[in-house]
Amino acid sequence: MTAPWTARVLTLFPEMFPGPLGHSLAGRALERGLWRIEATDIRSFAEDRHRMVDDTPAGGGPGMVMKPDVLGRAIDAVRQGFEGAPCLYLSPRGKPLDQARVRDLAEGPGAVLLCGRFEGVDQRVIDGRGLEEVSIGDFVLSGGEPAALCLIDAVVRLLPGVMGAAETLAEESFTGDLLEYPHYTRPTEWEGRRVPDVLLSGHHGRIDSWRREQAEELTRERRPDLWSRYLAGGRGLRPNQQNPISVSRKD
Ligand code: 9WO
Repeated sequence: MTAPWTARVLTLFPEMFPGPLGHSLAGRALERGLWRIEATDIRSFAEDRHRMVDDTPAGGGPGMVMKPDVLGRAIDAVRQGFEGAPCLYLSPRGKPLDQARVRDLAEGPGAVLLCGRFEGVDQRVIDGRGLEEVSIGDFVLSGGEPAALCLIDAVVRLLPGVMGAAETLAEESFTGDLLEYPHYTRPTEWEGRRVPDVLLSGHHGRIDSWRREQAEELTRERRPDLWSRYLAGGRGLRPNQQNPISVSRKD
């Protein structure tokens, strides 16, 4: 058997992994051997007697910077025999992660994920090891670990065998440039709020149109960036096309 999709995580807090990914969908998939996680303590590559991993910033300023010599050894060690995998640095400066990149990663052998702490890592590590900086959103965390967990979760749910047939179908009908339409379940009335009549009508054509309208309205209001791309019609479904969301495919 060939190796399952593998996340090799470099962190000062290896006990944070698999963390939440040991539960639910990802956790069951982990137990079934559909993916692997190897968290390595960056500190184990420190060679001085105080096992220092950080130092003061060149040029002065607040905080600490992760040392390039320690990180270089750590990266080289986990890359051994894993050359086909991209090496990502989770950082608010990175290129925004999107579903297309997640799909891409899921099709490869895995990823090396470098989690920074303090004010970040010495730039020479990023340049010298060709690290790709990836962001999961425009906010600052206290370290890269929660971002790595998010990225891994997004990848793992796409791996073959992880999701059930129903969820896989839903994934395939995902209209990439539109936000999701609102969902409802029983009871039909709750705290005076009713499930929209159209959803109880049994008219699948009307239900599909309603969902499409709702998805378009939400996208136009909340995500002008996605809305423009949707109107341009680069990928996914085109507007004004009676293509039911529930059976259409993106690719
Ligand atoms: C700390 C800081 C302090 C003062 C002024 C600016 C500052 N920026 C940072 C900073 O970026 N710290 C990072 C903490 C260093 C790398 C790991 N950390 C991190 C990763 N925070 N947030 C992320 C992250 C990763 C991916 N997507 C979103 C956020």
